[in-house]
Amino acid sequence: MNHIESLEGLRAEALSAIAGAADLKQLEAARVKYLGRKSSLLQVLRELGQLEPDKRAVVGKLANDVKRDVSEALESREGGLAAAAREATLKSDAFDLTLPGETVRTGRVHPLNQTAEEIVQIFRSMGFEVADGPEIEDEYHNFEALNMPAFHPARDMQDTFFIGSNLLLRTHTSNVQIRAMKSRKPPLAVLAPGKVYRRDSDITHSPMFHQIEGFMVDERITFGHLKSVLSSFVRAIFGKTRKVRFRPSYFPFVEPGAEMDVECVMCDGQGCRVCKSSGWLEILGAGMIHPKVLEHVGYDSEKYTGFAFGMGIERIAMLRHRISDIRLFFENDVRFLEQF
Ligand code: 2NL
Repeated sequence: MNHIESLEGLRAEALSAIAGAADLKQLEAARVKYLGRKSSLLQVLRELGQLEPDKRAVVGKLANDVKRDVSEALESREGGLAAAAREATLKSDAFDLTLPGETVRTGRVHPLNQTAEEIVQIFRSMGFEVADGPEIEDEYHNFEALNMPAFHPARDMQDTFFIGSNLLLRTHTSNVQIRAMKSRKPPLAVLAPGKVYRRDSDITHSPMFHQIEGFMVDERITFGHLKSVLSSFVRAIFGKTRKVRFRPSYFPFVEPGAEMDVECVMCDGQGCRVCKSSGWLEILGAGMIHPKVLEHVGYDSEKYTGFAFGMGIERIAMLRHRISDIRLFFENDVRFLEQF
């Protein structure tokens, strides 16, 4: 067989192998076979020198044509196979944009924290600062400094969780107030929100609940300031037209002491089950800070006076949202929490 025929045969064979390559791997095998170092085409090109000059020109040109044709065929088939592979991937990996998506469930602020934030905001607008302090406290800061010395019958008013002999879970956030007064000087207006603990549990009591206490101390602070600040607070949180009233009451850390009622928010003062037909709801305790408490924190009780108050956040939140069972706040049932 002469060189011309074998080159033509080689070209036909190579082109048909390239056209028949089903994937890039088979195509690469064809490249090696027809254009590789050990291919017959390269063999022919290498042996051109041994041919007679006029034959060499003809065979050489044909060999180069075949090489170019095969190279071009390889290149174009490679492009085609790559496009087909891409097409197949797009098909198999495709996702259906018309399918409904998964709902993203957003978290939200717990109703108790919403209420606390709202209360804090109202007092901030009246110049109060927010303070923080320990939930595990010693007897001095929880009782002693608040005019409840050891064996004082007033300590029986609290059902306390004790941790050892001197440590306890605070029963109110007054400990924060005491610490704030001790570390600073009047004039002072401080708010102390936080968790408190008492051994009590039923539909209106939880062993852990939230309280906000506040106080204001300066020269010549009077009961008039107390009435003004707390009335403004109630109007801000329960509405401008809500009536309030103050009744005398007793807390060992204030003198005189009072409780503040708001016109029932369920029946507008008409009398209902929630206000036990009285038309009034008790919402906070307050009073003028007892001189003994002022002396405990190192203030001159002849020069300075102040008022203080305390309220349960759960109670305010229950009244605002008409919730009847305090335990709902702590079960963390999303169906309950999502409503606020
Ligand atoms: C209530 C009543 C009250 C206070 C808290 C207080 C704090 C200091 C000094 C004097 Cl450091 N008083 N706090 C005063 C009166 C009442 O809370 O019913 N709380 C839920």
